[in-house]
Amino acid sequence: MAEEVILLDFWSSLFGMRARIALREKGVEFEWREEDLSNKSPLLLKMNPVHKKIPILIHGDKPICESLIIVQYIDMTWGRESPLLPSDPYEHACAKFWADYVDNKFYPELRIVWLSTGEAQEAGKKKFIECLKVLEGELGDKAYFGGERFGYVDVLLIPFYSWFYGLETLANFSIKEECPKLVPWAKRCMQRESVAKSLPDQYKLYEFLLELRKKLQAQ
Ligand code: GS8
Repeated sequence: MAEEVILLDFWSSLFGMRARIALREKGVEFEWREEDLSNKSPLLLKMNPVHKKIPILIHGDKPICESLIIVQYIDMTWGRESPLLPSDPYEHACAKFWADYVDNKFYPELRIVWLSTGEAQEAGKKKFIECLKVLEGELGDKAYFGGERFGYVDVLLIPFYSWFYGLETLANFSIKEECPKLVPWAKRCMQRESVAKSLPDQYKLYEFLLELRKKLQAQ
């Protein structure tokens, strides 16, 4: 019998969306459990005692933490005939390079645009747009970051599309104008059921980002 698969998650989590998309790409049945992050469940604390964060994939009795690792685990465990990560060592290394860029460069810049105001936000916006352009340059004329096929980097990056409306509204700019190839890529990804089902409504997310921003700015 197949082992049970549970995803501990939170609806607005960019990182949780990655796991949802990967599971759906591979056609894995899973139980989606929403956590209250202000009152974490004993299961969450037991399964990720180090970071105490979602997403956590529980496969049988084994916890897998950290979204990049979760996506790779899903890729190695299910649907080997349609891999997300390339098997060629160099292409694999390149995909990992872009994953690192997204989490360690692009995401921190995005947080500055979200959480700052005035001059700091203007400066942050410039840097964020530079990052978007770097990503758009890597996409080039390909259909997906993975080439002809939707792959690992697409899975990691597409959740950010649900933030575009919120960021554009907060910081008054247009991603489509700055990066005309990136939005069609996102729309192409959104045509996939795995993605469409996993991303929240952009307007609902904007309201959430506004509320969380107030809370974080007050701290
Ligand atoms: C980040 C997970 C994370 O930040 C990953 O999985 O890639 N590097 C990790 N999770 C957040 C929710 S999403 O913003 C979280 O669980 N926060 C709870 C807390 O910090 O207490």
